[in-house]
Amino acid sequence: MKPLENDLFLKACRREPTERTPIWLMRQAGRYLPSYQTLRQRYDFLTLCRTPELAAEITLQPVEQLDVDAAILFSDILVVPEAMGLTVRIEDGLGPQIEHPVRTAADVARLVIPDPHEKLGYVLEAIRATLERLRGRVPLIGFAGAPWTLLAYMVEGSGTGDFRRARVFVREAPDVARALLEKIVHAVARFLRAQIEAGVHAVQLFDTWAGLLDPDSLTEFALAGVRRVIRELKAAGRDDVPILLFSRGTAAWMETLAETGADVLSLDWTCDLARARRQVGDRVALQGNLDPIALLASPDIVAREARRVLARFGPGSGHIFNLGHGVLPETPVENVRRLVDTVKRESPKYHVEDRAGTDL
Ligand code: 1CP
Repeated sequence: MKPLENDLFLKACRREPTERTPIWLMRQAGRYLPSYQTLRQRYDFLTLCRTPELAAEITLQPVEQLDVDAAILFSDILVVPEAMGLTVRIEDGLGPQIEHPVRTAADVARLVIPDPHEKLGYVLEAIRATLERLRGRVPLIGFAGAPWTLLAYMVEGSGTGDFRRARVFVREAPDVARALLEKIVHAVARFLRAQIEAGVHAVQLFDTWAGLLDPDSLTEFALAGVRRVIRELKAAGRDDVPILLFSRGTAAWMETLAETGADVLSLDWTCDLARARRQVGDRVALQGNLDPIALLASPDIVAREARRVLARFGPGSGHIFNLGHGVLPETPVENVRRLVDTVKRESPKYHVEDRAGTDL
């Protein structure tokens, strides 16, 4: 494959020196972009995910319109529960809906650990189509839901915000929950391995709902799930592909998260980047963590807030600029442009020593 023209993101994942801080945004390919909405008027969401040419086109939109330093494949975390045998619908205004949520041992027994080439071939095709169109401009990030977050949707049946059914379930039926987690771990690990084989340059695990758990359940379900996926991936011998972990609402667990095997921790906006940096030392790189709400303010405020995040991390390598969660649908595109420009313009001064130490 052609070498990358812009590998700032991958260098930062490895904490290597860069001339500036790279930036991409979670949910950068999505509803705030008019070009996405135009396509979305013609096709429903899952059709977009399942049609490789369309998924590739949407993946490239933020790269071409905003000049971000990485692309993230347009897809969704719920493609895995679907491939395992559940019926998933994404309803306007309601979000994901699962027809018969998992509630019993028999429900778990019916689920399959899918061969990604058979059941998720359209995602692998979308990766190949995207790589072809990207022509090495920036790296492509693949992703999957982390086991606990997928378990939460699979048991709850929808995104309720507090996922109380799923949280009762892990208490009332811990053995069934463990058996379910086990299947999800293997499904996710196989899927991410297939994405890596198809050519993605990095993979991110989204544990959006980890912060709902008490310490015991967090340890047993969220952290153990993530650790096992990462172990399976590393055992496959692709240490060159960075693994990023977005675990939301778990700032109190920074040290433990740094020991999961992830190369990069993606922080939500409640974390203090400076403190997190002290806590993790040189074990992992950090990604984040501007509050997505800041992008609803005026462009000058957006620029100010971006400078604050850069200053919070401070000088040196190992920071990837991102939001603390996904771009909100009502975000003005102009503000996202201002954010990207600000990070590109203001970040080189934090990399002066990096430059002095190398031939950059
Ligand atoms: O057009 C539409 O109506 C569909 C909206 C939409 C979009 C654009 C959904 C349904 N998913 C996506 C894309 C998506 N989802 C991406 C694409 C790549 C990118 O980041 O640009 C990614 C990485 C996801 C991941 C995802 N889906 C997560 C983890 C990240 C996060 O935001 O926390 C979660 C929790 C989901 C579930 C999901 N899918 C869709 C919605 C609206 C939701 C959230 C619903 C809820 O709150 O439970």
